[in-house]
Amino acid sequence: MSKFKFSVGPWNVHAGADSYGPATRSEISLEEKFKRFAEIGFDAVQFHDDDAVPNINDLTEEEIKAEARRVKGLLDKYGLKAEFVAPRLWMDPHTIDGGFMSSRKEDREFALWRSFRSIDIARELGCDLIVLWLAREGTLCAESKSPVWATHQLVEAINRMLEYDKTIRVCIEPKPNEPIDRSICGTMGHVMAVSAATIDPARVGGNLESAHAILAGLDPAHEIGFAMAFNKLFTVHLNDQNGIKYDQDKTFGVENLRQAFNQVRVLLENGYGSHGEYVGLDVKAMRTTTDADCYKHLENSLAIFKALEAKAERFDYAFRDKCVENRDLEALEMYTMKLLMGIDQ
Ligand code: GLO
Ligand code: MG
Repeated sequence: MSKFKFSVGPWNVHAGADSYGPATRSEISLEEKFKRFAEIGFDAVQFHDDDAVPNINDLTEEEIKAEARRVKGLLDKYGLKAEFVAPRLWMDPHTIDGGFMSSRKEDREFALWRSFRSIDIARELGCDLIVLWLAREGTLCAESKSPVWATHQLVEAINRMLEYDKTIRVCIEPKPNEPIDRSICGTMGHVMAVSAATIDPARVGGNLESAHAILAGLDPAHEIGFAMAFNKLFTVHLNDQNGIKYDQDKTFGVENLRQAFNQVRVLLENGYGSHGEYVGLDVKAMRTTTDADCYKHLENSLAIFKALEAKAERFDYAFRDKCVENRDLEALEMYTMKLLMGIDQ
């Protein structure tokens, strides 16, 4: 029995198109995804604003809220909660050169409009968390934008959200690059600094994605720990990644089992979830995956997480302390490897 609650986004079950080729699987309706998420054992759904309310730009504020209420009804039908809403600020002609730090004022206003609508949608869906994946916030041409100005724009935009709704929480999902060349807010350290500069730091935290930490050359477990040290890990996007290349969003644990184990162990050790936080996945199926198997990567990620949770529960802290005291880290490392390999000890 897992100690954790799990969440997933509808974009994690997708038709398989990438930058180089068309879809390889069929599209699936939002309701069908909810039904399967509940069957697989998820507790909550993560949303982009336009996952919940398609064609959001063409609707009035009241129409947007009404559509969100309809989606809340669907969640209720399958016993699911909403975890967060993320304004999808990278798919729109207004955000070609960024959202909050776009070079054009009207585009910055559009980004804020979508953020306020995301807050409205979150309220209708019954959640209080806004995730900002800052996809295009940075520079494509290094000389084009002042990083000082851009950082201030981000802080100001978050302040406006905190003012718009006095209890909403904002959670930055850092990523060092892709699709942007140079990001303004690339790691958990950046997130903590931005949080501290806002008008209400207690309401601004981070969403650590394993693959993004690896892309920054960092250990996801340490990024998790760093945010938890400040009570600012509002959610996680667990997945895996083979080295510093394009963002892969692989099934959790399939590339580096020890690194995955340590992410689970840090979460468990520090009571993650005790304030209602979900263990969120952000994983993609392979392009070769068939329609029949299009939820397999989710099932596999959950199974791997839970198997590692069971290992983390068995982790012998007394032995760890003895090894540390004796400076016998070779023994500690081998103990960990044997635990992971299932070798009796
Ligand atoms: C891409 C991000 C993306 C976000 C999602 C929620 O690199 O991980 O999947 O997590 O859009 O904002
Ligand atoms: Mg993510």
